[in-house]
Amino acid sequence: MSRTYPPVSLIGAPTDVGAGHRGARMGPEALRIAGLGEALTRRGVDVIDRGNLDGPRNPWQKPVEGYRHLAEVVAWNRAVMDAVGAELDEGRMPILLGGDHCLGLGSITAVARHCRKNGKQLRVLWLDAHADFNTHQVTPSGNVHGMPVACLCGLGPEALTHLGGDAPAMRPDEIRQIGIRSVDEGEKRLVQEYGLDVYDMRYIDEIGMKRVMEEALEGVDEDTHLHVSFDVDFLDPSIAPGVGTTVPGGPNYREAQLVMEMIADTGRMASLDIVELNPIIDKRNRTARLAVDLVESLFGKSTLMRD
Ligand code: Z70
Ligand code: MN
Ligand code: MN
Ligand code: MN
Repeated sequence: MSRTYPPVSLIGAPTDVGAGHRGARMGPEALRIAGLGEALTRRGVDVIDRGNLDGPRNPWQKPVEGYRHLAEVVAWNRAVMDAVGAELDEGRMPILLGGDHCLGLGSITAVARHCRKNGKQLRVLWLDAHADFNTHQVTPSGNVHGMPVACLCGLGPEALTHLGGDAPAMRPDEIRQIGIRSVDEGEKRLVQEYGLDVYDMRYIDEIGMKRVMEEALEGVDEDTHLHVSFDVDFLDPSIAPGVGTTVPGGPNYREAQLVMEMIADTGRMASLDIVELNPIIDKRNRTARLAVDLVESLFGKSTLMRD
């Protein structure tokens, strides 16, 4: 099966203002050094590396009223939203190189706006160990990388929920969360209240990754913009140690490959975030190289021809 892909733009967002560990700011370079651009070029994809966005440094402060670094998080997300929006307007596929997962807010706000403007259905696949559905009232940490999904659904400070003008940026029924295995107490209640579609590890173990992906991709059609938000801590820490918050019991290499291959088969992926890679904690850039390997599968690399 040979498929042509839209031109891709790599956008680096070297920050960890939303995280509880420092180091994700080095993620974009680690992904470049692991050969992300070259791997896509080998797949026949037209790739431009836009370089890195600019933003405030990480002040490494304690939370204020339930948020750490809110002003800095807003500034980075504005930059990401504008950059991602500009690529979509040009008909290109933005790949956001994070950076921590608070940036998913800016990225998906731009994607959602693009979908409304162009009459596209939005489907977000949130690959993560965490639900990232905290608010300032229930967060155990104040780290905004634990809040982007809530903010996208209209729960959070005005500066984040209204980043793209209107709120909410997205409806809960537009997202599917896969790989979830760490949800905080208060967060759990909110996830249930908002009716998020969560494919947690227990469900994956019970029905298998193939059926999980079939369910998560159900309804994706030719009018769907599929956005993949790939938090590297989705993966089992035994294969992906280079993240700030490792949670045991994640998808193994084969399950992760299947996820990517089944997404590729839809032909509908139109934007991607790769976030939470922390080279400081990684071993010889192993996790970055795995991420590149998985992205190749997202772009149709598979063992044999199928169909
Ligand atoms: C926890 C919190 C988190 C990483 C998201 C963890 C959040 N739920 N950690 N991604 N790496 O602090 O809100
Ligand atoms: Mn488009
Ligand atoms: Mn996350
Ligand atoms: Mn996570």
